[in-house]
Amino acid sequence: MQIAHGIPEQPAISAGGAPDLEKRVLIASLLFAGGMLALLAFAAVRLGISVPDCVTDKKPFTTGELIQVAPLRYEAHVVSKMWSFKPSPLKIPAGSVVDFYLTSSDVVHGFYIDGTDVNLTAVPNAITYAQTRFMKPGKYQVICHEFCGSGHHDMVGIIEVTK
Ligand SMILES: [Cu+2]
Repeated sequence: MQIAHGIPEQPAISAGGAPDLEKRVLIASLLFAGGMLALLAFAAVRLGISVPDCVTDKKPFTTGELIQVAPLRYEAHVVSKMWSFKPSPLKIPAGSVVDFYLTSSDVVHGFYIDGTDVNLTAVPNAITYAQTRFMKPGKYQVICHEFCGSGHHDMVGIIEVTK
């Protein structure tokens, strides 16, 4: 770049008015965005990948219960309340598939089942959902991971998987 009379030389301007570098960056950005949209469409259409769905058509409930719907199939209606999960302990045989429907009767709570991929948020007047299979016998801790008051650190539930 040559400086004449203290004024720096301007970069070359193309016929359209924008400098060539700006045009190249703009084209690269549009190609990148287009590529991302194409990957998103491919994942949704060809691979069938979708955003996890936590919205259910379950009617609101206020009491926790464990319902056996078939051999080794259960529905757990879990109510979170300062500072416990109802029902607890949940007792199920190994190999069971459990549909968890979760709500809260007071404030927002967390619902993480240790050793599984179940991680939900219990929201008052809403129901969140997750499904998991318990293969290994043992005691699984359910942990609240949303600060919910002075008893938060003691808010633990138990899922007992028997042989
Ligand atoms: Cu909590």
